[in-house]
Amino acid sequence: MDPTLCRDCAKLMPAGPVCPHCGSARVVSHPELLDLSIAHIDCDAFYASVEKRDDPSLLDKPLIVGHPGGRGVVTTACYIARKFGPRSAMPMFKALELCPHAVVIPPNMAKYKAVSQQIRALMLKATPQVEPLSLDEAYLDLTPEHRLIDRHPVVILARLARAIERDVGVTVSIGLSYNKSLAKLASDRDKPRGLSVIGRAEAKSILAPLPVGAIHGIGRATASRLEADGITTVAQLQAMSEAALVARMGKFGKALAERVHGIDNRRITPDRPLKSVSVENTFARDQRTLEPMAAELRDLTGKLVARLQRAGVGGSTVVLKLKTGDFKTLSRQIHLPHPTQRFETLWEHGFSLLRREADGRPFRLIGIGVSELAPAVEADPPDLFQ
Ligand code: TTP
Ligand code: MG
Repeated sequence: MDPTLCRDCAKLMPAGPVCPHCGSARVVSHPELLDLSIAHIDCDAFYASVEKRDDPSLLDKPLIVGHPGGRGVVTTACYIARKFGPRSAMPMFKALELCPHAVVIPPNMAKYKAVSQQIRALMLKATPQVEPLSLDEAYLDLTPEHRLIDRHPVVILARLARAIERDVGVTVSIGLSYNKSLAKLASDRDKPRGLSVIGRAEAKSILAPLPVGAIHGIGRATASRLEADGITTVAQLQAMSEAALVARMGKFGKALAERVHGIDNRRITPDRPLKSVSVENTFARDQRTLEPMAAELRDLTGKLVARLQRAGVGGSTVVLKLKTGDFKTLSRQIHLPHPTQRFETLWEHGFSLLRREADGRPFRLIGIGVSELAPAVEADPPDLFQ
């Protein structure tokens, strides 16, 4: 009998259609259920779910998140809207032709970021090995040496899904397998609120009928090249030798030969490289004149330098951030010929950006940061002419 879990009470149970503990029929059964520990978690219709959470009157309505108006595109369509055809990246006018009664809400990235961090914090209670892929998805390594809770991964995952629903108010779909590619494939097979399992014994046969684009690393261009040669399914790639794949695809052929057979040795790497460093502050009262804003910018630049030194990096793009009295965020940048962590350089460029914007409008927030980071040793090379 296959190991079986009730997804509602997160308890292992005897095989059967209904949980003897809570009566739920949301059960998952699989011969390898207790042997798999790599997970991919992806939120369901993420931006739309957050908006529905914050306005329950939208719950039973088709909702599209995206910029309304002629040239906008759909960022997310909720599952009700998707029944009528709208999808991510579809032009808004087309989505509204398909679903004219949809409610359209512009995206609120700051909010989605905050929700994403809340979800991340819950994931980190299960394992420090969390590798985010975007705001709404991450890999988790729940092997015994990494997991922080002494339970089977599938139990931890069911509890995590429950905690995210209860504490954050959005639903997720989970893929559980023995490597990243298959965990990601799995999470997409049962949506929304899914828990899908791909075991070692079935991986090849699950991959076989899929289009070649389902393999990690085969993008649209490669897929159409293969299709032009009559290779449309993974089964056809499985039938080719590694040598044949290398001859056709070059270096990637070797990894491809493994992937089509369900092998993927990529590790889960929690530490994403730092992309930017910044500091900001909201004024006690909105400011309209240059002097007080410049004074604040000077203080912030000092803090920025301290942070850059601590992180051991410099940046070659200086970014000034301003928020207007009516909450519009402006971002102005200057690209430098080399990375810097010097106060004078950052202050000089930050100030020149600020001077152009300080035209009497009220501002509520100011910030400064750098991006395009490089190690501190590469920052501020000595100037031969000085
Ligand atoms: P996805 O996980 O691809 O989509 P989703 O969460 O909306 O829906 P589901 O996972 O249930 O299929 O993307 C996550 C978020 O990323 C999505 O809510 C909006 C954003 N996004 C874009 O901005 N543009 C895009 O083209 C896509 C695909 C997503
Ligand atoms: Mg998603």
